[in-house]
Amino acid sequence: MKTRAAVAFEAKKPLEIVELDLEGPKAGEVLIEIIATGICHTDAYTLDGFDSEGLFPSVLGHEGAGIVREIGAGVTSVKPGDHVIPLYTPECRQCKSCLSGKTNLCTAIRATQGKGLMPDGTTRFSYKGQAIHHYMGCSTFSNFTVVPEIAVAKIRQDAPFKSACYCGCGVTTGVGAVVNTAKVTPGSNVVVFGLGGIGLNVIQGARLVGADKIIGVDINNDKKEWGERFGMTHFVNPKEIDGDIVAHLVALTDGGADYTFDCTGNTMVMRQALEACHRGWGVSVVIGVAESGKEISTRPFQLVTGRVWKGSAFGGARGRTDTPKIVDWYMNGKIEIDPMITHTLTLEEINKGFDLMHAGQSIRSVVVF
Ligand code: NAD
Ligand code: AHE
Ligand code: ZN
Repeated sequence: MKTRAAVAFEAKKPLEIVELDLEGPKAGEVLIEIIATGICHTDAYTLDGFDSEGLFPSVLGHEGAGIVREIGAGVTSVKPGDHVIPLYTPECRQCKSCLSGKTNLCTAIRATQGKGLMPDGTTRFSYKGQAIHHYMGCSTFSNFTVVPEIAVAKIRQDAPFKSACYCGCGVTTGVGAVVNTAKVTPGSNVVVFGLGGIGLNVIQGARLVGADKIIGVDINNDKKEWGERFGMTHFVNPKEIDGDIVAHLVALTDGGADYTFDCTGNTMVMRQALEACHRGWGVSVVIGVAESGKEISTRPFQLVTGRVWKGSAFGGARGRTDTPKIVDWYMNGKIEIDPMITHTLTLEEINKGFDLMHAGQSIRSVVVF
């Protein structure tokens, strides 16, 4: 079949809207009509050439929602007509990682996924006879995509696609990092670095679990109002304070935060986030994705004296089990999504979504097909 898609032919070049050839689902695979897809900073990071796994040409996009249109042989967990979210963190429920109960990072298809291929080592997308890579196992910047069954979360039929798609990455990542990874307790002091599409979801997650002080840190003053909208109690612009940001935050939290979150991808900020934690127990969670080649550092004394440095992928959420629950939380009014969707675009306008993100003028742009 044919599908309209935004293709990343080269790094650092705008996406091109073209008609691709798409092979149908093979055994264990599912054809999904994508109805809506968000644009996450990770898409921009890969397009800009910062991803050590970045491949071109490819169909980017990993924050989608849509409808199952066809299933391959042996697929039993979804059927045509089901409303679904494609998962970049699948859940096979059989691999060592899934069975461990200790992580959401299913390893069943990670090797081929990182090479932009389906589990059988081939691609379903092609353009004028040339193979086009998949991206993060999702490729949601295409009106139709094929994904493995283990990477499909079935969601309720009454959830609007435009909001539900954001649960495919940003909402689940931010809220999940608070609830699953850090397990923030009521009354805690929390510091969130970077108040974008992820950081604001960390803030609403912290509000949900009853955090006390929720301090937002961003170099863009426009984010103050955004943070307050979702539960932030204090805002700090590191460029506008006298002296060191870490000392400032330690003073503001009476010795350091109980939990901090990096949602910037900047390795210097990751260090500040760790060092702004309370001696003895503070936990810092790295969510931001750093550019290829960047490394983090701190004095080991920071860890010796009880601070804990950890990371979170997809908010620690088990793809097929937890993503539908996040959609339920939205539908039941426990969390908000709609105000964060600042721009709705057509596929032809998708590059505008990247421009708005880079200019700090959007929280989430969503493309509706
Ligand atoms: P975004 O562009 O919407 O937001 C980033 C925010 O960080 C902006 O508000 C920006 O002003 C702020 N910022 C930049 N530099 C800063 C600094 N030095 N100090 C303080 N604030 C600063 O991006 P997003 O979509 O929210 O993504 C945030 C990060 O999370 C990216 O690195 C993205 O790749 C990553 N991410 C990780 C996961 C995961 O599973 N771990 C999932 C989604 C996104
Ligand atoms: N490919 C990069 C790493 C990118 C990365 O860390 N991705 C996050 C999700 S970001 C979503 O917006 C993730 O879940 N990683 C786990 C995984 O298995 O990829 C690199 O550095 O090579
Ligand atoms: Zn993402």
